[in-house]
Amino acid sequence: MSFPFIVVPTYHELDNLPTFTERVWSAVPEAKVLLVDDASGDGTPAWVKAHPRYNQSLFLLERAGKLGLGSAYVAGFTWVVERQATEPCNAVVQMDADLSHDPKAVPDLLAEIASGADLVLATRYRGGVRVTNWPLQRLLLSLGAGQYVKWITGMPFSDPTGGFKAFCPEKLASLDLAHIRSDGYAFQIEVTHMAWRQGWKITEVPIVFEDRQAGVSKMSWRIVREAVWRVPWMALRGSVSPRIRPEKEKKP
Ligand SMILES: Nc1nc2c(ncn2[C@@H]2O[C@H](COP(=O)(O)OP(=O)(O)OP(=O)(O)O)[C@@H](O)[C@H]2O)c(=O)[nH]1
Ligand SMILES: [Mg+2]
Repeated sequence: MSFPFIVVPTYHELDNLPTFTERVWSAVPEAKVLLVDDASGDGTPAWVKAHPRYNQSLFLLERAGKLGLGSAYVAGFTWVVERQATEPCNAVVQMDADLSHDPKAVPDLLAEIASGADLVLATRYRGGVRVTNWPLQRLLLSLGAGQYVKWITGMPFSDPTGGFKAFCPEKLASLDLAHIRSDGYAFQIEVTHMAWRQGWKITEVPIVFEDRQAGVSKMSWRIVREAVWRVPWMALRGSVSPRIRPEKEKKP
């Protein structure tokens, strides 16, 4: 049966994982979930290994320590891409474990991939602001970061820092993951920027984003600072070669 792979980086998310995984399977019963865990000291690895779905539809990639969100995604994507040869999936979805990304939205992202999108971005900001429970300064930081990215890179997306996305597996396999340098926010931007520069068909799906109710945010000023200098760095790196324009942008 055809199924999507959901890749989820985790660091100290055990308070959220039982609810998160149940909500994923309730929304998409055939989904397989890969947790990329950075040696969480809260019992996450033991919980996964004792789960009845362990190594059937729940998988664990264990890393030695907190090595960062970006490298966790690179490791998880590489793991899923390598499995394609024996067990191909129909989409690769990335999402946070803290329930900010509602699993009920996953079918909307999958529908876009099924209709031919190469990359689908879940957006909090197209047609209004749909973020609940964030303090005003956190919301302003996110909106400001999005504007900054659009201004520096020229990307037309309404929520370019978001971390809830779906990829066409063949396209993900073509991405030069070894070239990705950033973590945190910057990782989300860098992947979308690479895809956009390569002329991928990228679409957006509106979502409601809810602040985490349990566990602790790993967001830090270091992550914000990294994004501030990485964005012009990636724009400069990209400008070395011309951007490939997708068919619909080309003049007749
Ligand atoms: N494996 C791994 N996962 C991480 C790391 N840092 C964050 N995560 C996970 O990445 C996801 C997003 O992290 P959050 O702390 O929610 O960060 P955020 O969503 O950018 O920020 P908030 O809006 O404050 O929640 C969660 O599932 C985290 O557990 C890391 O260094 N390694
Ligand atoms: Mg979060």
